[in-house]
Amino acid sequence: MNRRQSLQLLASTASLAGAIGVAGRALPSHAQQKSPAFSLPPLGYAYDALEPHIDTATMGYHHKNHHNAFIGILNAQVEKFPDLATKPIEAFLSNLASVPEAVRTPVRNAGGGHWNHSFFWDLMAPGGAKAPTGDLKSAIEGTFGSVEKMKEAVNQAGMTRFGSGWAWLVVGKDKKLSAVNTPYQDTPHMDLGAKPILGVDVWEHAYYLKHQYRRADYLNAWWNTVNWDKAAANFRKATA
Ligand code: MN3
Repeated sequence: MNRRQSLQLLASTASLAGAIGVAGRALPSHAQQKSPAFSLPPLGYAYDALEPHIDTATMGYHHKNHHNAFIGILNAQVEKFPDLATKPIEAFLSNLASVPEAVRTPVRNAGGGHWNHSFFWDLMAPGGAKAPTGDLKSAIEGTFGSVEKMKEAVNQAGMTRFGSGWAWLVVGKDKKLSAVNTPYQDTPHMDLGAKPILGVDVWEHAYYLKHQYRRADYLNAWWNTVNWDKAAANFRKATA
C-alpha cells in the first residue's frame, strides 16, 4: 500500500467512524460532536436469553443492526429539526401533523421503528410472569373469551398483515381491547390512536433465519417470550 492509498483508507475509516457515531455508538475522542439525541437502548438481557424461541443470531442482527439503523436516521432528522429531541418521540408519533412535512416521512418510519423495537425488547424477557393475571386477564377474557382466543386473534392480525408490519393487542379509543396490525413501522398511536399492550414484529427479518417463510411458527414460538408483568404494566398505563 502506498502513501496515497493509506490516506484514502484513513479517510474512509474516519467517515465510517462518524457514521457509526451518529448511529449511537461511541464517538472517536477527536470528533468533538455532542452526543446524539437518540441512542440504542440496551436489551436488558443477553442475545441468547430467548433461545430456543428466538435465536441468538436473529436477536443480534435485529437489535444491533435493524434497530440501530432507525436511530441513525432519526438523529439525522434531529439535525434538521432539533425540536424532535425536546419531547418523547411518542408525542410526535401520536401527532404526526405536528412534525414538519420535510421530515415527516422519515420521522414516521424511523421514529416508529425506534419506538416499536424499544417496546418489543422490553416486552420480552426470560423471566417475568408466564401468563396474564388480574385486571389484564379479566379484560382479555371479557373481550376474547379466553387468553388462548386472544392469542389466536393477535396471530391472525399478524398473519393477515401482507408484507411487513406489526401485530398488536391494544386498548383503543373506546377503552376496549382489540387485536390489530399496522403496516411498515407504523405504531398503534398513529392512525388508530390506540395504546399497545403487546406487540410483535412480523417483518421477515424478525424470523427468517430460524423459521424462513413460516410466520405462523414464529408467532407461536414468540408467545413463550412474553413477559406478562410488562404487559400488565402497559395495560395499567393504557387504562389509567
Ligand atoms: Mn424489526
